[in-house]
Amino acid sequence: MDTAITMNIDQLCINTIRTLSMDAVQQANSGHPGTPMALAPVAYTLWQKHLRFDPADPTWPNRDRFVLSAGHASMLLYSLLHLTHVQQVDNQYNSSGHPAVSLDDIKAFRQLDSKCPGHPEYHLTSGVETTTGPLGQGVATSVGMAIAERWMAAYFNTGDEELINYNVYAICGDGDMMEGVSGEAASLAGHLKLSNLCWIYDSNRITIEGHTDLAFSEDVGARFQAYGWHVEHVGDANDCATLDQYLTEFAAGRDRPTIIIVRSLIGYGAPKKQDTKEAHGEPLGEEEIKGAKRFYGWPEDAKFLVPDGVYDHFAQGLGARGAGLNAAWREYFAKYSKIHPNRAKELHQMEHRELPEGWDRDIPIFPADPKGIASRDSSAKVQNAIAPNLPWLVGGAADLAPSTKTRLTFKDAGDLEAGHYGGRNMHFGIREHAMGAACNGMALSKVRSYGSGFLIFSDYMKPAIRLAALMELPTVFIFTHDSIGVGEDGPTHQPVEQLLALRSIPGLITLRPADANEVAESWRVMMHLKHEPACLILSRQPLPTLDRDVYHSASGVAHGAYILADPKDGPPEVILIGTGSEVQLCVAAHETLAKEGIRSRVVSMPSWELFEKQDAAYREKVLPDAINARVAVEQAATIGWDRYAGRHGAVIGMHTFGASAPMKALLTKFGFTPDAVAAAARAQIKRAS
Ligand SMILES: Cc1ncc(C[n+]2csc(CCOP(=O)(O)OP(=O)(O)O)c2C)c(N)n1
Ligand SMILES: [Mg+2]
Repeated sequence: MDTAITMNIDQLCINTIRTLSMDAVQQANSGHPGTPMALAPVAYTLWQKHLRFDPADPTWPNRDRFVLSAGHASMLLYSLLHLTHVQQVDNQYNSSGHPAVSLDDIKAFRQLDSKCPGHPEYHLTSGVETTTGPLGQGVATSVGMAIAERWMAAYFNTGDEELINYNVYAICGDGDMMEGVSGEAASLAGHLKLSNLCWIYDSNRITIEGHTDLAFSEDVGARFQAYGWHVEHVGDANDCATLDQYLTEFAAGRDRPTIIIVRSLIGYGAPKKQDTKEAHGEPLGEEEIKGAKRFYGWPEDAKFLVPDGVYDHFAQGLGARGAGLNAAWREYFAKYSKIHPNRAKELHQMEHRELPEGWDRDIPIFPADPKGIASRDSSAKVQNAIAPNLPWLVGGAADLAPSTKTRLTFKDAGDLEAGHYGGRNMHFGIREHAMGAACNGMALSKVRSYGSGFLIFSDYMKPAIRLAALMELPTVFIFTHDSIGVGEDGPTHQPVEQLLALRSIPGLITLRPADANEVAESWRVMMHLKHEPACLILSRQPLPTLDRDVYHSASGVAHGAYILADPKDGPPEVILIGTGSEVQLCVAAHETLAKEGIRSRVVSMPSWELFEKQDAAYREKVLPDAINARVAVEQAATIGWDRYAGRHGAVIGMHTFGASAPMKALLTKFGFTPDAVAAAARAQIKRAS
């Protein structure tokens, strides 16, 4: 059939990407054909001529990263992964011997359990470098990848040869450019002079509702120039030569990030739908497909056709180049490993998300102290005890490090700045959303990243936290000022519903430790995570450090909830459950009740998610069904606490927003006192008896 096709091999490859994309969307009767059709020449030029990527080894550490920020155009990426024979790797990063995307996978686009879901998903399909779909996230994540590369280059490169020197490319569209997060991220990238970063902006001036004139009229190039980027324009997406030249100039090295703005026609080649919103998000229909194929010089009835020579051409281009570069890198790495065995080992550990021996050897044990220490402060001590022994723990705050206490203060920790990328302290600026995405990008590049801010502003970065969980990335989010305990700043700064929102994200581990030793245990838990993000929820106000000779060991944190105190003289009549700053209220109530001859158990429950992972026997041991007199206390929305307090249990929590006042006044007003907990306990015992 393909003998009838006459066109040069480049055009043949480009049109194969186009027609596979059109056919897959049509077969699924769902998807976005127009942008893959328009951008096939752009993606082809980048992959075939420039990308340093070895399809046989898609997790090669020094590969260039490609991000399809316009995730709806997923067929563009799946076509490339298929045509270049990218191999699927298993969860140990070993090649499985299977293609990441077979032709059958493409035929099953958007179907249940397909390797080609509607939008590209990182944990599912090898060669997909990050999950995209929520517009703006991909490009913002690419900034984190570029930061990670700069940090790794500073840390690992030693001689005249470079172990780490990859570039990060992202393709994005009008939607990405409109979303605020891309602006935050671009501003940060420009400030950091990330010369390894290249965005290709598909300016087709079409979005779902129609022409961008409806809602978007700024000069994007001027904006990026102002951000400190190098800006280029390509007038026609089919002009591969000009794009090739700009990509060559980018790769030759600049002192700043690059954006190439490409004018394209969505649905290129479709007789009626080209350059219309109808080409964006629905199948073209058989007639349009036939017309487009005629326009391309393609057999109009062929479906999922990969003409002779196409696979070979990709193998000789991207494939051969990637294999050669990877082999040369492996050879250099072998030499490097002899000269720098420790660094080589560290790179291996990083890549496999392993921890160096002794990473936790300096974590302090905090002595009992009734006056106590804010959990943000104890966390600072723990983090600074870990960081010197875990060199790739890198992160920072959204301008709040003096408040979140996440600054690494040990000698030589340094700042990660433009031109000095080896520092450990990032300054994300007041850009929570971009911080979240950048931390994910860093985690994707295997840096152990963390970002911190006030818990209230977790809302500003929620899409990135959600994606961390969806991607199964161990990004660490540190949130302080965790309750009305914030005091005078008032309800704008007092989280109420945020904990609940975070707990509702599948796969995310939240930890709200009650005292300094629980903070230390929380860090131990977090650093061992390989596939789950964690949110560490910390207080601004001091929390008493519990006497662990009297109360049970904080190592119970690993189980999510544990028995902190039990009656000395028989089985408990009531269970008091608290998290974070409210555990001390439960402990105080427990002591009061004991004096009255009432037997209570205190359960500290820093993490619902970890508790749910325990077996039934453990959960029954901590919260026995038979004891249904229960009180749960948390300075947050109460929804969900009935799971642990029981249907008839008492939940002391927040039912309104907070208020601006000194903390003590607020705690009394909203009922967070030992007396209120003890009273609820007495009432519970009465009800249950
Ligand atoms: C944050 C976010 N908001 C809304 C959407 C829904 N959405 C998907 S594609 C799209 C239009 C994107 O337009 P553009 O980026 O220009 O892509 P093109 O149609 O040109 O491919 C929208 C609004 C989304 N995916 N993410
Ligand atoms: Mg568009």
